[in-house]
Order: sequence, then structure tokens, then C-alpha cells
Amino acid sequence: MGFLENKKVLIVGVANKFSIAAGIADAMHKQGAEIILSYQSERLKDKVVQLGETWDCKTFIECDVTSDESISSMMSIIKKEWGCLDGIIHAVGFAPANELDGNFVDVATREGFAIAHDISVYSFTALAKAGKELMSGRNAAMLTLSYLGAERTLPNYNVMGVAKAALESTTRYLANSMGQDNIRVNAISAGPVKTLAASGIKSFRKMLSYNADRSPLKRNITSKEVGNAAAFLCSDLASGITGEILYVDAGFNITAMGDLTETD
Ligand code: NAD
Ligand code: 0WE
Repeated sequence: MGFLENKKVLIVGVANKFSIAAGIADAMHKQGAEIILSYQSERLKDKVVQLGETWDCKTFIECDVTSDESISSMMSIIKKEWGCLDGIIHAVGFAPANELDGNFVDVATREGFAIAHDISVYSFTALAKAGKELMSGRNAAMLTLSYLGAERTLPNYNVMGVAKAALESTTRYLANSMGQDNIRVNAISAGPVKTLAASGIKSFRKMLSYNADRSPLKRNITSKEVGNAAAFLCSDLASGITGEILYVDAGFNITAMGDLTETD
């Protein structure tokens, strides 16, 4: 028997099989969770439904997280289908491409900042607000995805780093605010994974090998590994954990100077 048996979980952020959210869905399904998937737009529907069927998903809901109305109509559908909710996975992030290529001060714009923060940060709070009633009093959990760029600067991550810092802070504020309803809120800070969101990034392959060379485990991580950690954090095995940022990065974040074999 899996450790997520009888848990009903909403997963927001599957675009295709490479999505981190797909790794999470797979791991949670293996542990016995029932899953509803949302997808950003009609364009992604067929692919997401096809994938979801492999995890026995019965319900698929279109939801654009920039719209309160879209989020609230999604929660109404879940209320009708399930009447309650034990978990929400938020695996959504976006900044306009021109903000992620070049020197931060030169490429940053007011509009890009607003878009990045609306989609990548506020949407987590919006899902919490709309899902709170369905999750209250049932040991529910929320989870979001962050990246080391929240705490350290790295080339080109720019406004997404600023947004991830706000997202990690949001994780703590939501954890504190929803603790009284026994809702836990955590984040996973994942190492780089080749997904759709990573595919447009110049030198992403270089970043993967940089991370693999310098991390204690001497390799990159997989969405499956993020999925297993996510399944744990959303399960009752993690009942004492909230407001936490858990690294799933092969240990990269604890290092400095690597092992010197890469440098002259
Ligand atoms: P992905 O492209 O597979 O997933 C991003 C998802 O965000 C997509 O499903 C997309 O449809 C969704 N999305 C964007 N705008 C939306 C909107 N307005 N409404 C609803 N959905 C919207 O890429 P991914 O790498 O799996 O990204 C998932 C999360 O993981 C993001 O928060 C990302 O920042 C984070 N993350 C990624 C990596 C990495 O290296 N890939 C590392 C650490 C953290
Ligand atoms: O959070 C992310 C991905 C964020 C992302 C990626 C894109 C590409 C396409 C957000 N918005 C967009 N918008 C687009 O138009 N990661 C952690 C992966 C990632 O993205 C980077 C990275 C890493 C790592 C961007 C620059 C530098 C490093």
C-alpha cells in the first residue's frame, strides 16, 4: 500500500512528459494518490489528457493561473467531483523570454517583473486562497517548485531569481497562515532539469554539466527524484514539516569551489 492512499491531489503545471509536474504526478500515482490535472490552455489539452490517463486521472481542468475566475471555476469543479482536497502542487513559472537573456539591469522591465511575479509567485497564494475551504482540517499539503536562483545570482536567471525569492517567502507566509487549518506548505528547490521551460535557455546544457561536475553526487537530478520528494512532503510522513525549502539538487547548493579538478 502506498503512503498517499486516499489522498486527492490537484497538480497544476503539467505541459508534457518532461515537466517536473509529470514526475510528481507519476510518483504520487505510484504511492496511491488520486490526481486531477489542470492545464494552461486548450493547446495543451490533448497531450495532458493522454499523459493523465497513464496515472488514472479522470478529471482534467483548463486553468490559467493569472485569472481568479479561472482558478475559482476550477475549484468549483473539484468541489463537485471530490468535495475536498488533500494537496495542491504548484509547478508553474514564467517570465518573458527577453528578461532571461542578458545583464539583469539592462534587460529588466516593469512589465516583465509584473508578469513574472503574477504567474510565478502570486498564483501560489491565489491557489491557496481558492483551495483553502476544500483542504481545511484534513492534513492537507501544498507544494511549490523553486530554484537556487532565489538565493544566489547566476547568469540570465534575472527576474526569475527575484520571483523565486518571493515564492520562497510566500511559502513561509502561507505555512504560517494556514497552519491553523492543518494545511502544510513547502517548496522543493530543484536542480536544473531539461524541461520545456528550460529548452529556450541558451547554455542550458553547459549549466547541466556545470552542476553535474560540481555536485557531491556528480550528476544531475531527475523529475522522478523531485517527484519522490514531493510525494513525501505531501504525505502524512511529513506531518511535522511546514514552511520548509527542501533541496533536490544532488547537493549542489552546499558546495563552493567544487573539488578543484575543473579549474586550472
Ligand atoms: P514546464 O514548462 O514543463 O512547466 C511550466 C508550466 O507552467 C507549464 O505546464 C505551463 O503550462 C505552466 N504555466 C505557465 N504559465 C501559466 C499560466 N498562466 N497558467 C497556468 N499554467 C501556466 O517546466 P518545468 O521546468 O517543469 O517548470 C515547473 C516549475 O519548476 C517552475 O516553477 C520552474 O520554475 C520550476 N523549476 C524548474 C527547474 C528546471 O530546471 N526545469 C528547476 C527548478 C525549478
Ligand atoms: O525556473 C526555471 C525556468 C523558468 C523560465 C523559463 C522560461 C523559458 C521560456 C521562466 N520563463 C521562461 N520564459 C520563456 O519564454 N528554471 C529553474 C530553469 C532555468 O531557466 C533559466 C535557468 C534555469 C536553470 C533561465 C536562465 C538561466 C538559468
